[in-house]
Amino acid sequence: MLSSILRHYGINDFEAHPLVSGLINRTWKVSSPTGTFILQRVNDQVFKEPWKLAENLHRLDHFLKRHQPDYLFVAPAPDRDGRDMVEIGGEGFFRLIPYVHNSHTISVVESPQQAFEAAFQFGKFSQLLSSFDANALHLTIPDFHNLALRYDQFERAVNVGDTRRIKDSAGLIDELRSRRSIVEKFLQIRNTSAAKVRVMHHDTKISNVLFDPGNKGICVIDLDTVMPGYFISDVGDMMRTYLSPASEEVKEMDQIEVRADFFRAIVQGYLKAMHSELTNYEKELFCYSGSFLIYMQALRFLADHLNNDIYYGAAYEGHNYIRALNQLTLLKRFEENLPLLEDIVKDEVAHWTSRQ
Ligand code: GN1
Ligand code: MG
Repeated sequence: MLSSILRHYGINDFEAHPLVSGLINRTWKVSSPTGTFILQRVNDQVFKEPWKLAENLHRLDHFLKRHQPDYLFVAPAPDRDGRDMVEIGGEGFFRLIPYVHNSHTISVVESPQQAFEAAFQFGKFSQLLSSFDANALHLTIPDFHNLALRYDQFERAVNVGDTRRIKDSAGLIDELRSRRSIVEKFLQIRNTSAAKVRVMHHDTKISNVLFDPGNKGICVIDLDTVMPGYFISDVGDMMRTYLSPASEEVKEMDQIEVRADFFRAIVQGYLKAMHSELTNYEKELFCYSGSFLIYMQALRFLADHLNNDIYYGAAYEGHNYIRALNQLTLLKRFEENLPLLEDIVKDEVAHWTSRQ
């Protein structure tokens, strides 16, 4: 199958190794005499109109080449017919991305310095695109971070999902329902003009940042979910994925913790890039970002468990239940630390305000 795809790019002689990363797309590293590439199969169950991804990337690339020529924007390579994405009948949609030499990715955040670099890179991405009209982008996944809809989908799963699983999840369902105020606050934010619609990445895990050999961030990658959105999406997903030493996959809930020095690094790195763009109202939402995103992921994992794992899949019985419990535990640790975290935000915001 890979040979027939790569033929479209004029590559006949190659070596390909699957890369295991992410739950959604399939990825290979391809080495050939013409260069090294990342080949990706786009999951068209999730991205229902894959050509929208290609168009978005094209528009962003065009804007950045014109206005920010020094920024490395990793755009897909055109095939022999000049297309950014190729459809192979029966196999799906593919694109080939040039491999950035002297770059590496990391899969787990090990130091506040890495969290700082990543937060700076995600902030820089939105900042460089602040004069680009976010609404000119397609919604590659409509309502992706619409918490109100995610909540409704969760309630729907509680109504129509697997009866046995619903019964066994009663405790978790109650805990999530009792935090419905996080949805109310989201609805308020959506109705407040001081919460700006910006170009957001929407998948800010650490493996989506390229680092140079000196461990400085180079740029962000995996741009399929770049869409109009709120800054709480990107900052929140960093909190969700960088604060705890134990990832969403960990089953031992006592390993989940919120590390305040990593939190400070995220706020520092993000503000370094975005302090002059964010409104005062937005700057007060740093802590809410964490609750928002962690809660949304808990709802999504539990809904998927109740729906028999149709979205995320499961490697073992109860996998998405464990993931949901893990995220709820993280949310609790986050809530317990809120007074300390709010102080850190005040401190960092004051730092930038005094420099302006
Ligand atoms: C999915 O494929 P991956 O791992 O980058 C999901 C994210 C979730 C994440 C949880 C398109 O991302 O929203 O936060 O799993 N992406 C999509 O691991 O649903
Ligand atoms: Mg991804």
